[in-house]
Order: sequence, then C-alpha cells, then structure tokens
Amino acid sequence: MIPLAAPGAMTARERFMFDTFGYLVIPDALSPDEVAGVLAASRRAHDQYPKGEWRQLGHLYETEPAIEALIDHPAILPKIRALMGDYFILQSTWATVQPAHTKAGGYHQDGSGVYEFRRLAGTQTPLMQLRVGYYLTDQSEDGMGNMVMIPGSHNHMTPWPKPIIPDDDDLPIRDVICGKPGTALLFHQGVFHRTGRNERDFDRHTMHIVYAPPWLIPSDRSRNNPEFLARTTPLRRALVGEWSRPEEPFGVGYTRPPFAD
Ligand SMILES: O=C(O)CCC(=O)C(=O)O
Repeated sequence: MIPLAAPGAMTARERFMFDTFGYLVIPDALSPDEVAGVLAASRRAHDQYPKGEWRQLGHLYETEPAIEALIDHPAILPKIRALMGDYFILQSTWATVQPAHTKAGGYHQDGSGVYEFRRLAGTQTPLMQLRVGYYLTDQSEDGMGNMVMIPGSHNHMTPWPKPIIPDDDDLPIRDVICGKPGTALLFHQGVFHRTGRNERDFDRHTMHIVYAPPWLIPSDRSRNNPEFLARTTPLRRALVGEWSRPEEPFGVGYTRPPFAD
C-alpha cells in the first residue's frame, strides 16, 4: 500500500491519500541530472565535517544553485500550494546524511520540541510544516537509510507507545519508504517517522525542504543572506519570507508571491 503520486498538480486521489496517510511518494520528481547536482552539493558540504555522523546542514540553497532550484520545483510546488494555499514560506532546508552502517533513528513528530504543534489542537495535529524529502542516493530496498513512516499517525492524539525499538520491537504498520534517487516523499510533520538503518557500504543522502505558514520563523537561518536575496528570483525571494506587508501589523494586505499562475 503505497500512496503513490505523480509530479505536478495535486489530483483529487492524491489529496485523499495525503489526508489519509499523511504522506505521498512521488517517483521521478527529480531528473537524474538534478539528483546528481543536489547530491554533489550535499557531499561537498558534508565533506567538511567528520565522517560517520548523521548530520543535517541548513540553508545550503544560498550557495548551491542545484539546491536553490528545489525551492520552487515544478514537480512539487503545485502540491505545496494545493495543501497550503499561496501564502507560505520556505522554513528550512536540510541536507541530511545517514552514514554507511549506522542504525535507525527514533520515531518522532516534527516541529518545536519545547512546545509541540500537537498542543495547538485537541483532536488532530494541525499541518504546520509540509516537508519534502528528496532521495538522492538509492533507497529502493529496506536497509538503505529509508524514511520509515507510521501511516495516518498525524490524524489522532493518542500518545506514542513506548518503548518501541526500531525494527526489533516495532509497529507492524510501519511503512519503509523505498525509492530510487529522484523520488520525493511529501509529508505532514505530524506523521510519526524516523530514519531507517543504513546497512549499505555507502552514505545515504536525502535533501529535506520544509514549507510552513508565513508566521513561523525560519529554523535553518537567523536571517536571509543578502547576496542570495540580491541574485535569486522574485518568487524565491518571496518564498524565503521577504514579503512586503503594506498594512503591518494587522496581517492583511500581504503581497502574493509572484507565482506564474
Ligand atoms: O532523513 C532523515 O534521516 C530523517 C530526518 C528526519 O526525520 C527529520 O528531519 O525530522
């Protein structure tokens, strides 16, 4: 049971599956050339740190054009707009490495750990972060550092049952997301998920891009890089949160980001 979707506009079937599972799997969201560019950028950045550690590096799009192109990628942007409307920001981007021969991570929901998003609602965790994980290395089989999701777990407030030991004493409903390089996993931050074990001889790279409502603060940067703002496109400038607010502070009159349609 894979909530499979195609790049581009969100269909009614895809929307139903997203709301039911909390995620969509989109093969071929990126071309092989795009994957090669983003993977090379991710490796370049991680090569500056010690090997063998799970790590996430933020705001690399400021200096890496291949990552910048993911901000408004046509395979995914229409689905973000279908779920969030036209007013959202790029809250963070995380070039993530899961080294060869490392164990699984723990299940969690995303968001602010010190004040969880689930505290904002009584029955269902609201959509606060819409995340896209672009697979950059092969994850077409289990044990390759795949994302592991608990389908539908964003749709209720039942506490997480502890202890759960990934793979060894795990929930039978877990879904190991398999995909070739270029596959995108679009998911609601409220879905319980984790990093899967990487049994292979090569590091696993995934590029996570996170969109959020305009009133959340960015979490991978304290300010936007002025050189990036000067050279990027008007739409990307708007998506990193550089909007004008003519009627500040009342929250009305925001300029709509300059989408093509
Ligand atoms: O790519 C991964 O290792 C998973 C990352 C993750 O779970 C997260 O960023 O919340």
